[in-house]
Amino acid sequence: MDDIFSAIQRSAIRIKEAIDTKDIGYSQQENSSGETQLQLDIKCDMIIEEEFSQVPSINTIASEEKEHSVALRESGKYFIAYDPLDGSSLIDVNLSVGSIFGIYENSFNSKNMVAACYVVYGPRVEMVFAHNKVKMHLLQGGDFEFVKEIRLGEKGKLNAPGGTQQNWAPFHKELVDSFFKEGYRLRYSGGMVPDLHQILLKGGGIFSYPATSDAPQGKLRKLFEVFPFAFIFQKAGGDAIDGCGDLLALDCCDVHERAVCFFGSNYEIARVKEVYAKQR
Ligand code: P6P
Repeated sequence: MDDIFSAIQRSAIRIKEAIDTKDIGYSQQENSSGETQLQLDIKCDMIIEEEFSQVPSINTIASEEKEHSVALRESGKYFIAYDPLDGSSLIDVNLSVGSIFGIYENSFNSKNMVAACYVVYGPRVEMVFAHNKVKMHLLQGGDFEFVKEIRLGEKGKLNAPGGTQQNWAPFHKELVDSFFKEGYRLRYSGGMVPDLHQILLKGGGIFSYPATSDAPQGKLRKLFEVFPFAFIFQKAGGDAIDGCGDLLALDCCDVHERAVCFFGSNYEIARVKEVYAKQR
């Protein structure tokens, strides 16, 4: 696993340099989710593929920027799914973005997930790597230095409600509003990585991306967005569900399959379960 951790660190340093290069605009291509790819998206995907190609323990990679998975070597043990530059359109308005990695053993199956990682490119570059514990590192002087272990409180104060409100089911809007009535503060930038990083660092809260009329399965992808953050939140002492059950109990039949998702402290997740149970 150390060789993978090192490859992610090298990738993050190169991606930060690419972000700091002048805006290289949109390509003419679309990714498998129908989103126009920034040339930067493609460049970051190439960086990660180059670094992972040098790691003997990696068998297969799957990227948000690629339609299908790519086999690297049969002898490898690990399957890695990643989003090279999640929320990349936020770069145009100078907001934080991130890279997300899900590390699986022997196959892309949520039950085989053994580690997860994300990198936040913001005022600072920070990396969070979850294996047995959730550990945060800060990029300083060209190296990632360990800062602290991340643990969630039982209850937080932040509410990050995803999706277009007019497309929410009425019961979901009531749930979101009930947290605001309890005094939760709205913290939502539209970037999954910084929005979840904030909840993790501020001790807790709730992030939700529900089924909406325009995205009945939700928007976020299982392999390289939902499962990695579910792993991280559960290892940090919180929880992650699809409204009723454990997100890491879900199957995944396609690289770009989506899931409804809730990540948070235990109090908030219990509230979600209570409300969603009444809809069944
Ligand atoms: P919405 C960015 O495009 C992204 O994939 C995630 O980073 C983010 O959480 C979500 O979409 C935001 O979606 O519909 O709330 O703008």
